[in-house]
Amino acid sequence: MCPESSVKLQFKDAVIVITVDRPEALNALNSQVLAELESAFDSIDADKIRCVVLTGAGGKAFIAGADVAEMAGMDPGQAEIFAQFGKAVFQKVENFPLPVVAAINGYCLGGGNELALSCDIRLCSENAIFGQPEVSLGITPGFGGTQRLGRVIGSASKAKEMLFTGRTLKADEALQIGLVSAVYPRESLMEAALGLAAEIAYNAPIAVRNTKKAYNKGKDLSLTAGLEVENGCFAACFSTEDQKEGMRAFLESRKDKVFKNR
Ligand code: CO8
Repeated sequence: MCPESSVKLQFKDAVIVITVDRPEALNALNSQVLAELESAFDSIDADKIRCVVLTGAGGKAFIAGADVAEMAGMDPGQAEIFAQFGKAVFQKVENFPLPVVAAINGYCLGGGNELALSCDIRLCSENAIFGQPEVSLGITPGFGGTQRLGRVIGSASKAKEMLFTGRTLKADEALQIGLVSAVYPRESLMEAALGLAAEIAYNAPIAVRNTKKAYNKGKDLSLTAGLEVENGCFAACFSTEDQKEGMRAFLESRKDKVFKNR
């Protein structure tokens, strides 16, 4: 990435950390940031990297939403194009072959919360604040919030309460409604996210990728059709060296198993 890029990449063994780095605007998502985020995901070699951690720079915000200054003067056509682009980038994140962990370190509002909802797992710091304040700006959520929030937290009532009031939630409330998996002190969030990513990265990569594929494909299908998808993903693992190694290591009570992504 070039030095003035607002999206930074950092490699930590088999984990890549993607940081939205525009702290002067609390990491708000403008067209440039969205494009850079898309390029960042496109640049990842899913055969070498095993997990992605997504976070925001500056310690105050994960992402404080789509860029209000950029949206303010849009006409309906421009708004539709902007929303479609954001949605496409977020779908790329959601369907990325590797697990994506959001490390939410502060404000997580509007488009920021919608991006977090597109990640597989959300961890946050004690100072995180969540919300979909779009209705207070005279708009609806446009990057998937009306669709993903209720599906992720499993409560239409709570989702609609957040969406219709624009009210914000603190970290403990986000934990209570299942919006995040865990809350950490600010200074330990990244260590916790990297620890979780390393735990995922230790497992057989094809099995992890197939598990994400089965989960994501199945969630829009009937249970019967989803179980069929799982069957295909399960059976495919039996053509891998890693399945042989994983099961052999278990049967030999061996702790030194090495998965080769084959
Ligand atoms: N967009 C643009 N700039 C922002 C944003 C944003 N979303 N959030 C913060 N900033 C900027 C501020 O303007 C300010 O800039 P400057 O220093 O130049 O004045 C700087 O970041 C720091 O912000 P504050 O001074 O406001 O910091 P505070 O600590 O006082 O307040 C808040 C922090 C509460 C987070 C406050 O900044 C805020 O309310 N931000 C806006 C939050 C918001 O409404 N987000 C939702 C935006 S709408 C959205 O995401 C819709 C997504 C779908 C789009 C579909 C498109 C068609």
